[in-house]
Amino acid sequence: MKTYLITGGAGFIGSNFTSYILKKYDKNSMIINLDKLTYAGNLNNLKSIEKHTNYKFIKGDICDETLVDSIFKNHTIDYVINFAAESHVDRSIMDSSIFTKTNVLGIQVLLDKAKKYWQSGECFKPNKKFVQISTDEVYGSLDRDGYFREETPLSPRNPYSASKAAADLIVNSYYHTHKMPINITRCSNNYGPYQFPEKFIPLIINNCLNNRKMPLYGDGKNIRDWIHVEDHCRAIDVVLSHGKPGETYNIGAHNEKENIEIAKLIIKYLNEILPNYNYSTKYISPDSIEFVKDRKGHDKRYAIDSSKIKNQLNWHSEIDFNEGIIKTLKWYLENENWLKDITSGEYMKYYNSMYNGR
Ligand code: NAD
Ligand code: TDX
Repeated sequence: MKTYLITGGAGFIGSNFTSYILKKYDKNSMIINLDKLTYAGNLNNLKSIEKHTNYKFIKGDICDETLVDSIFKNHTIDYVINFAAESHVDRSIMDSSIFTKTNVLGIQVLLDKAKKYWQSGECFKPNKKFVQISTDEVYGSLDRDGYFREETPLSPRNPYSASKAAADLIVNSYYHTHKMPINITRCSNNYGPYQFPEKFIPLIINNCLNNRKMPLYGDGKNIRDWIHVEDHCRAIDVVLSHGKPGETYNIGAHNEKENIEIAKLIIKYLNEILPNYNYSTKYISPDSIEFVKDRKGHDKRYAIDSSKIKNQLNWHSEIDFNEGIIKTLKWYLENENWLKDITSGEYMKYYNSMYNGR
C-alpha cells in the first residue's frame, strides 16, 4: 500500500494521473489530492473517483507551510508528485507574479516538508520518492534541427518556463545537498481529456464548436512535440517506481507538428465525425483558420529525445497520434457539459482580453 500526495490533482494532467493510479492500483494506493482550485482546477475532472474510499481531496495551496506540514504529520506519505503550477505561457506574459509564487516558492515548501518527515538522521527513509513534473520548455527553443536531451542546458525564454526551470534547480539542489530521493520529468506538450481550453488543442476544438475562428499565432509554423496524457501518466508511474534517485527523465512521443498541421487535422477529423453527433455545427470550413498577432517571444520548436527513459526504464509511448486526436475529439464532443461549465463567465473574459482585436 502506497500513499501518494498528488498536488494539482484537479488540473488536466494531475486528474488524469489520479484516475490512472486509482484504476491501476485500486486498494493498494491511497491518494491525497492537494489543490488550490484556481481557474484551472476542476473537481468535475475527478467525478468518476470522488467517492473512492482510497481518495481524499484537500483544498489548499502548496505555498501554505502549515497546511502542507499537517498533511505530512497526519499521513504517512510515500510519494509526492507535484503537478501544481500555473501552467499557461500566455498568462505568464500578461502577469508573472503568481508563476514565481506557486511554481518556485511552492516547490520549496513541498521539498522542505517532505525532507522534515522523510529524513531520519543523515538518511532518508526507504522507498520514498518526490517527483517534480517539469516541462520540455525549460530547455528553451530549437531551430530546425536537434532534440532536447537531459543534458541540454536550461535556457527558458518566457516567465512560465523560467519559473519551471528555477523549480528544477531547487529540486536538484535537494538531491545534491541532502540526498533527497527526487526525480524530475520533462514532458512535451500533452493533449487529451480534461485539458482546459486556454491551451491550443482544446481552444481550437471549443472555437470550432462555437462557430469561432481558430486563432493561429504568427505564421502557424511553430512546432510542438505532442504526447497523449495517458502515455505521460504511464511514464510518471514508471519513474516513481523505477527512476534512479537524482535523475531527470525526458518524456515524449516523437510527434512534432506545426500548429497549422494540427489545426487542419482537427478540421478534417471533426468534419468526419461531427455528423454522428447532435451538434448544430456539422461542418468546419478550412476558412476557420485565422492568423493572429504572434505570442511575444514565441518559442519556435520543441522536440524531445526520450531515449533515456526508453533505454533505462523500458517506457515507450503507446498511443498513435492520429488515433489519440480522434479519441480526444470524441471525448470533447461527448462531454459538452464539462466544456460548457468552464467556458462561461471568467473564461470568456479571459478569451476576449486575449483574442479580441488581436
Ligand atoms: P493545469 O493548469 O491544468 O493544472 C494545474 C493545477 O494546479 C490546477 O488544478 C490548479 O488548481 C492547481 N494549482 C495551481 N496553483 C496551485 C497552488 N498554489 N497550490 C495547489 N494547487 C495549485 O496544468 P497541467 O497542464 O495539468 O500541468 C500540470 C503540470 O505539468 C504543471 O506543472 C506543468 O508545468 C506540467 N506540464 C504540463 C504540460 C502540458 O502540456 N500541459 C507539459 C509538460 C509539463
Ligand atoms: O490560441 C493559440 N494559438 C496558437 O497558435 C494558442 C493558445 C496557442 N497557439 C500556439 C502556441 C504554441 O506554439 O500553439 C502552440 C501550443 O500552445 P499552448 O497550448 O499554449 O502550449 P505551449 O505554449 O507550447 O506550452 C505547453 O507545453 C508545455 C503547456 O501549456 C505548458 O504547460 C507545458 O509546460
